[in-house]
Amino acid sequence: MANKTALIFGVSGQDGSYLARLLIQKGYRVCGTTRNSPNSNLENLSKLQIHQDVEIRTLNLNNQTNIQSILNTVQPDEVYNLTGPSSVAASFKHPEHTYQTIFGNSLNCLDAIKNVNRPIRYYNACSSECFGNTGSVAANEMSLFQPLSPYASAKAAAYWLTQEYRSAYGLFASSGILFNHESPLRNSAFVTQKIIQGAKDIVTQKLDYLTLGNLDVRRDWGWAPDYVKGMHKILNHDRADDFVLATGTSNSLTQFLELAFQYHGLDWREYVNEGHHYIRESDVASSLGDPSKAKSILGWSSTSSLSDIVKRMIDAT
Ligand code: GDR
Repeated sequence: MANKTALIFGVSGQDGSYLARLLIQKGYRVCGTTRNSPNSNLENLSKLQIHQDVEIRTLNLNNQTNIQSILNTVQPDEVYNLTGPSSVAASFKHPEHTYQTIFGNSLNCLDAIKNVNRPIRYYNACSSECFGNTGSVAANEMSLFQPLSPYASAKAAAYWLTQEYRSAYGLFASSGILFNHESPLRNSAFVTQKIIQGAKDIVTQKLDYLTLGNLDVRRDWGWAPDYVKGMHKILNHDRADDFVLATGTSNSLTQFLELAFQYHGLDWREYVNEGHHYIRESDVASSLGDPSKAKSILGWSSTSSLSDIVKRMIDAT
């Protein structure tokens, strides 16, 4: 059988880059799109040494005709839609843009796939943010969505749209509901990389204090390269379905701080203060996922502990 072709919308981000590497290793022809010119913004692909192996195209998903045209040219077997903003905090400042890009682009992709009428499998990047606060009861595929941000409600709408195209038009369209997943490719808009970089800058005396927002939160943090394996398994299951990808363990932000500062022999309490401008209008206090379905049906599980993740991120700085 000929090698498969994958088309990754949003290939230059953390997940797009790791996914491209995984699929190349599996023998796929990998095409990826970015919003900007083909040569810009590809540092992550360069860091993974795969920039020569991915066919890069420029595409803005706000135009359905262009999506159809790229689907007809590339003829992908699998499409992964990883575009759109990923910062929950920024979505409070730009709610309209958040909706247009997350929901509007998903609609354009699904409709384009329906219209080109080829057997394309479609992956929708859903988020644990849709569950809102889970408390200590791990959320699974049956749990209620209770979004707490424009980002989360746009992700919820895109999730339901994906289900609708599956049931109404028979598309092979699946969602991965991913809990937080980190790596050295994370940018410092996210708290884990901000802490890793901040601790390093304190050690090298570039920074006196690290200012963070709400320290009283818990997250189910996993290792991003594991999660892209889950995305691939989701699209290669024998039928379209939705899956939670998580570690099943939640840790507090202060535990993350403890690990990151301890590595440098420092006590985080001496170097961290709270800044009100980082406090969100509403925030998920506690997030915990139940990956049992992905484990039993796809054979997927997360393999890295939080201390492994912290160590790998520090070693990469
Ligand atoms: P999150 O990730 O919102 O969970 O979304 P983020 O790392 O931004 O925040 C995690 C928690 O840390 C608190 N926090 C801070 N956050 C940031 N960014 N900066 C700070 O200075 C800071 N101080 C405290 C936040 O309030 C929050 O509670 C991530 C993204 O990758 C989404 O795209 C993805 O869908 C979800 O994870 C699952």
